[in-house]
Amino acid sequence: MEFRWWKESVVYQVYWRSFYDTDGDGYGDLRGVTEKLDYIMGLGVDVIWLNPFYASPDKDNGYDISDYYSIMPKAGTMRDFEELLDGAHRRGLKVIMDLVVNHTSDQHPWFLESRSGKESPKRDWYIWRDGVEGGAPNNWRSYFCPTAWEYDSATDQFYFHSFAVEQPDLNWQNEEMRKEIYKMMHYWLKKGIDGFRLDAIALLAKQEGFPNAKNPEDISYLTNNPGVHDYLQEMNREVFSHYDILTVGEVAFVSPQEGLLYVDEKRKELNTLFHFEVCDEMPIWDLKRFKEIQKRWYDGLWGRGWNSQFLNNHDHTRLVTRYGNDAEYRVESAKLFAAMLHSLPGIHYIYQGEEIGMTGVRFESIDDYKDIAMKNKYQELVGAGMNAEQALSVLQPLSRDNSRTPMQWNSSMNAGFTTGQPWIRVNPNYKEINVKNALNDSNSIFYFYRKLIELRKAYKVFVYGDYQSLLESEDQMYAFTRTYEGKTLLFVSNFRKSVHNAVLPRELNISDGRLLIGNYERDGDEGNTLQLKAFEARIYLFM
Ligand code: ISL
Repeated sequence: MEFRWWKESVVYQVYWRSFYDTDGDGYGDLRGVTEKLDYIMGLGVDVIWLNPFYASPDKDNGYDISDYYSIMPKAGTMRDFEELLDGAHRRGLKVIMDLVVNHTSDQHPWFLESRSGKESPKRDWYIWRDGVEGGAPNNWRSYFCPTAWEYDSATDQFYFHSFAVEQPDLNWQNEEMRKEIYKMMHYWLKKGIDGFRLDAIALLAKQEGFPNAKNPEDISYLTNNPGVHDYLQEMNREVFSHYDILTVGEVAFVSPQEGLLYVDEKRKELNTLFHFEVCDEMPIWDLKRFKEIQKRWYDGLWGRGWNSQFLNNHDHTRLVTRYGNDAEYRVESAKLFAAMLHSLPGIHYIYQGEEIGMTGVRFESIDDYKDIAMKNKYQELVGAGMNAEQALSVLQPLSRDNSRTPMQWNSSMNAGFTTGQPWIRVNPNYKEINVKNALNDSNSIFYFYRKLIELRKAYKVFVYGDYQSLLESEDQMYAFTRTYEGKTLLFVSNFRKSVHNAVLPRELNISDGRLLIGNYERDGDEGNTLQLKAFEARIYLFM
């Protein structure tokens, strides 16, 4: 495995529209990110991932791009972006951009031209099919709608969309279109950005012939189809291979063996991936299953491709609410998950607000929710006869808006996020949970994250260490070692609310090790039996 800067990096995801608003329009903006660069740098991270800020009608919060070469006015101007990029680089921070090339907005000029007529030169840049027996070309649903096809009366055909109606899929079989995408990628890379987070990148290839699905509700037919690797190897040859950058693909619903095909260094496709075996497929915490997933992905990738570790982002609810305990053990459990994620193999991604233990939210009206995916699903459920109250309560826990409420800077109005009317309501707990309080508390989650990041930089065993899981029979305790160049890191934790003893293998006598970090004051444990408190986590180093 060759050295690459991104293998040792910690990435901080900035959902800019909820980060910091400098012009009072109620949306965060790029200047807001620039103003907070010292805060981000103070955490010790290496890379900022910015969610899309290209021109967009904003139906899916920027994931419906209408011009790849300009900036959405609510985010700011190209000058604002250039100042942000320069400010980040001056602080030693790299910047990767979120790039959506599986689909565009239905307002993109390419699509407007494509839909203008069957003879349009850009007709084949998107996926158009005749209906079947007066209905859609097949029975597929999309991630955000009951059908993946939208009828266009002007040309009496349907167009394909993996997500919302407003997000028509590009036809990656069209070489001319692909070349236009590659040209655009070079434009941004020549500006000096440090890589891309590639949205829904496993969806680029579609099932040949669009056959009906046996079970349309199992939407695996949308992703990881034959041909996707040809496109990624071409993308790498045409673009990525010319730069020293980080490319991380959003690759949902793949096994480790399939995932390796995207990130195997020899295949020259992507550097690393986000798989969704946890966040999309584990609604509530299941430590036994998490351990199995970690082992399978370690065995599947280690030594050949690089993994990524995250437990929340802009699409998934906040980890301390979903997987931890955001009530009486919010601080302890947030720190436990942080210590675990920073100790596991792979690049670690911190989602804005995670470092201060921000929680999920419960708005009492569907009108307070803004996410198109949730609002579409709500209409689908109510349309299928579910009563409104029930539909809301079903969707609230996993709503993507749980993680999209404004960053909580302080206890002033709107948590110091905006002087205007916030585009989405602030989580009411901002008076207690906010950056100002965190920075004034030496025992805060923030300083725990900062210490973990410092440890990753001080000890390469966090990055390159071989992984060995321990306490396999314990369903509520997680321990593992990482070993590299004669050093051994030991992570040990208790996921219960009650005190429990962890009996480690005899050779791991903690008196021989050094406690690097823990989320409780240390008691004088000795030998290989540790008495762990509720949600206690510790990391030891053995030299
Ligand atoms: O939506 C899913 C099912 O929950 C995911 O598996 C899907 O692959 C993922 O949500 C894709 O997300 C990305 O593309 C979407 C956008 O809404 C998300 O915010 C983005 O992260 C469409 O561009």
